[in-house]
Amino acid sequence: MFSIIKEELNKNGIERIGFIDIRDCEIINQRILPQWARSVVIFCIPYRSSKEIADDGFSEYARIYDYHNYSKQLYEIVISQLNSKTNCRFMGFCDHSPINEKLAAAKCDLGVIGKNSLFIDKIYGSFVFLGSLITDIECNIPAVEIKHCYNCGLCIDACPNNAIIEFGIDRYKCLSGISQKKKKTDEEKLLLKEHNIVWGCDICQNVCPYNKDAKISPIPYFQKTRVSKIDVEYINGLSDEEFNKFAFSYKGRDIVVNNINFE
Ligand code: B12
Ligand code: SF4
Ligand code: SF4
Repeated sequence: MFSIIKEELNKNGIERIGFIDIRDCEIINQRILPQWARSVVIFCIPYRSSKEIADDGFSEYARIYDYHNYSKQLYEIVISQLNSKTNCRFMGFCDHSPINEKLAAAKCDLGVIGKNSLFIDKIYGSFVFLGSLITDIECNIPAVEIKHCYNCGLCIDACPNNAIIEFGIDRYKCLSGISQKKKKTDEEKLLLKEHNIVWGCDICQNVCPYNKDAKISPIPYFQKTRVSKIDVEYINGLSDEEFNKFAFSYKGRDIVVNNINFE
């Protein structure tokens, strides 16, 4: 059964796939976990489409079309195919998953957990989103012990606001989180300006040795939509429909423009 699921995901450019018993997963939102859940298909969605490190303050995930729309389209295609080929149940998630997807991916031996709290895939590095398909299929693949990164400390040294802490990150100090806040203190604005951050932050990923030789994304949705230079003129020139295709659109246009303007 796992091979049929893999095949359907492969057809859509998804190659890094694991299978894990629900009992081996950390449940972070019981409310949305279907009662019939027995296992999870966890997979990486590589999104870095260029090795160029842009200097306009937009992180890599912000310069491509929103991955939430990508995963919605992916699940529509894959789940309808699986429904026609199997009698099993499937429910797709990306971001608002009932399980901790990073830990699940590491327990499937797809990669390691980095000191910067991100999951690092063996092939694509940390520039991957994680998606999960909850199923009612019995899983007989044993979970592996979670492995950690080299612990070289480069991300800790590079993080501009000391947001990387013992077990994960301090989300209130992380500049990615701060860049997405509507109301910022003067100190926060200064931090973003000093470190040239407009939307999202890739500093701890750009210094990570795992990302040096990582493969770039083969997925056309990300390759074709990557914008290499974003500025105020670009943002203001987007129609509402176009603007809403980017992940930075969820709090409106003003916050993005203001973030550029205090640069
Ligand atoms: C809220 C959120 C944020 C917040 C807070 C992040 C945080 N870590 O708390 C902010 C806005 C700061 C943020 C930033 C980013 N995010 Co974000 N974010 C999320 C979201 C929606 C929820 C995370 C959350 O609250 N988790 C709960 C906390 C408690 O757990 P955690 O930190 O995720 O997990 C760690 C602990 O549980 C700990 N742990 C607990 N028990 C154990 C046991 C063992 C043995 C071990 C080893 C560890 C361990 O290790 C876990 C893994 O590090 C997730 C999607 C999701 N559902 O996971 C995406 C997600 C984590 N984000 C993602 C991305 C891409 C980013 C950014 C790179 C975007 C950017 N360029 O700016 C940055 C990276 C910042 C960083 N260094 O982590 C991806 C990461 C993919 C990956 N490769 O890991 C996710 C998974 C989204 C997705 N669907 O792919 N994010
Ligand atoms: S930079 Fe070093 S410590 Fe940080 S996640 Fe990468 S390997 Fe781990
Ligand atoms: S995303 Fe930026 S601010 Fe957040 S932990 Fe990484 S380097 Fe620090």
